[in-house]
Amino acid sequence: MAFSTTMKLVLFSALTLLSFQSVFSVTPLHFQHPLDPLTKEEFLTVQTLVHNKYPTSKNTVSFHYIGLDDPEKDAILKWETLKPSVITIPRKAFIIAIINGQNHEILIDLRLKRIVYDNVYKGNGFPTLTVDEQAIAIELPKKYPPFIASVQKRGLNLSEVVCSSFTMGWFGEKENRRTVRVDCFMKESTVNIYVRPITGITMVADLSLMKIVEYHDRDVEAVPTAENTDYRVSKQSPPFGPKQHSLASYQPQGPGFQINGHSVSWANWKFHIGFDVRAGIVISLASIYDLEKHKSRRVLYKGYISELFVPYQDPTEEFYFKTFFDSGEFGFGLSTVSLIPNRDCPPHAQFIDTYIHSADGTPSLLKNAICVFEQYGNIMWRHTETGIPNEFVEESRTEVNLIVRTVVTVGNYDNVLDWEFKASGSIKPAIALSGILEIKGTNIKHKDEIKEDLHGKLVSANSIGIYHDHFYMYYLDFDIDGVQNSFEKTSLKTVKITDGSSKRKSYWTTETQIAKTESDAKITLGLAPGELAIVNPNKKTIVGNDVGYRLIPAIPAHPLLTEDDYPQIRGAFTNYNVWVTPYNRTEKWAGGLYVDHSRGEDTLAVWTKKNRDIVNKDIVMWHVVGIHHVPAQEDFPIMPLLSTSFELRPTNFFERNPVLKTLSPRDVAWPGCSK
Ligand SMILES: *[C@@H]1O[C@H](CO)[C@@H](O)[C@H](O)[C@H]1NC(C)=O
Ligand SMILES: *[C@@H]1O[C@H](CO)[C@@H](O)[C@H](O)[C@H]1NC(C)=O
Ligand SMILES: [Cu+2]
Repeated sequence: MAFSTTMKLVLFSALTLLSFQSVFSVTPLHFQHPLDPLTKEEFLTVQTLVHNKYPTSKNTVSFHYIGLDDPEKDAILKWETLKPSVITIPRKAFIIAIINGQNHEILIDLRLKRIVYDNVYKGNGFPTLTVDEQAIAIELPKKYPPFIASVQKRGLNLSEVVCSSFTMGWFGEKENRRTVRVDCFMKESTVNIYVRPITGITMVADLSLMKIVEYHDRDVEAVPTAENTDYRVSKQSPPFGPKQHSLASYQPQGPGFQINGHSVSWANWKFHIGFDVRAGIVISLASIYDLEKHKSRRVLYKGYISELFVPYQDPTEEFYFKTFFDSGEFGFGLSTVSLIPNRDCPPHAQFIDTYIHSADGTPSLLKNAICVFEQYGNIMWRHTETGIPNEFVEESRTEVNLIVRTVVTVGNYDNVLDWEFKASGSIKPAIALSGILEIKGTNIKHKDEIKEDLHGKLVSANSIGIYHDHFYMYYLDFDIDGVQNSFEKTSLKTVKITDGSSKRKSYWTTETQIAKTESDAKITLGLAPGELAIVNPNKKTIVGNDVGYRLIPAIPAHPLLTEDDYPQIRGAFTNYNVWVTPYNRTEKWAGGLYVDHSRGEDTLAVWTKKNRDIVNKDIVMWHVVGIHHVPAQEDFPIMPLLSTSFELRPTNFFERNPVLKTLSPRDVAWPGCSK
């Protein structure tokens, strides 16, 4: 939710070095898949074409988004069946660049190497911030005399101050200016800067003018102590613990998956892993092989996190604006960090590198952006039969899952984002949070001194962990056995028996409804039991059920802000836990294309006002995974993983248990072991 020098500048210089090394590394040859992320050469083509049109000697040009322009879905589906010999898919890049102060939307044909269109967007809101402009903005305070005076007044050492930039949202202002708030922290004696804020200062930087345009210094509150805040192993002292014992993983037959370019095949699954500077990881064309039908069947055309809304709950001058849209404002792809082998992913994982771009359009290699590995240790299915006299039956199958992982670190928070695939047909997207709380400094050292609402919890002396939410919006374009799908809501209902026909007085049964329009598909999950499924009404099982997949949702979290509150207008896509819309190539970003300073004019909540028909159509499900975060002392100084997940599970998709005939892996004889 914030941008800081200590993290990002180090990262960026490391990336620049890595891109030199890549010249010497060998990448296996593969055909380009039409959904592959842009290559280094393609980023350079974009940079060259835009710079040729707008020479930087006469223009200011900054690239805020460069990504693959989604190919037409029809074309991709034809390509999948006929393959490249018959069909070539146009390869285009979509660009948002600020050129001489105007937002340009540019489409480039990468094969013909020409600009297809170049339009100026004049509406509200701004594109994703660049890493480079934030790096400059956060250095402004140290040369700004009023800030220097404030630091001196507090008796702090200016050389030990680091600053971070925070998007400002929109609170009904009429003017449209690209501004960020800049908050500063002390790095003295700890790298845990977020827990040592310099409180009481309001600083606004205008990114176009690149100068501080607003400054107030109100009251002086203590900067929390650095003691016990450092999380580096080198700064810890004994006793250490709890102890971890070594565990080696060994796959004598090699991994059970294959990665060819960005296409993965594993067990009965095939899918493609894309990457985008805004969305981060994108899973496409996921299909599962049906052993009985002898064919691969499509499940998910595309899935990714469309937005992450993080509203803080402190309405004071210091914090009220902290209502972040981490994907649209900071870029999930831009904020993806290199995974640490053997720590972030197990020893048997394989890694995929990717490219991101800087503000001047230069690509840089992001090493180990994604890891893929198999996970063992659970049960797939089992039974011990004790009911047959003189016969003992026990059968158990090992579950082996495939995990695709990235870590997105937006300032203080680390989001561990997994896509888990199961041979039984389930896909389980999982989120785990770690990193550091956003802390507000206070003079209070003990709970007994609290006189008014702190808008958070005292997590350490002088440190308030402010209440906030994390709302992840998943885009899930299901194509269950084809594109024509419907959305089914099943409720479980109590039936009372009043005619004495049974000794029972009640039972429950199911009642299923097909959602006809987008309004029918706005779901607020609660305690009422029910099931939600995407089905293909044109494909039935032998016994006549519609083939489908159901959503086993994450624990539902509802927004607690009022609907007329500015952040909630911008984040209105969290008003329901589940939404279903007809597929539309341009409806990708639930909070809108231009999210920074947006006014909520281009959100999922606005699109669905058309109340379009969704029966037997190509439809998209949107699922909000929310976490209300009431900070606790264990979250300090760094937070152990807090996780949640949901499951997309076949429901009458297969004729029977699809893993009935799966054989458990053979037991392994360890090398060098005598027995
Ligand atoms: C301020 O910090 C710098 C850099 O860490 C250090 O060299 C200097 O001695 C500090 N000054 C004071 C007065 O503590
Ligand atoms: C697709 O979505 C955009 C944005 O909501 C809208 O302007 C356009 O009319 C939609 N196209 C179709 C075919 O519905
Ligand atoms: Cu949190």
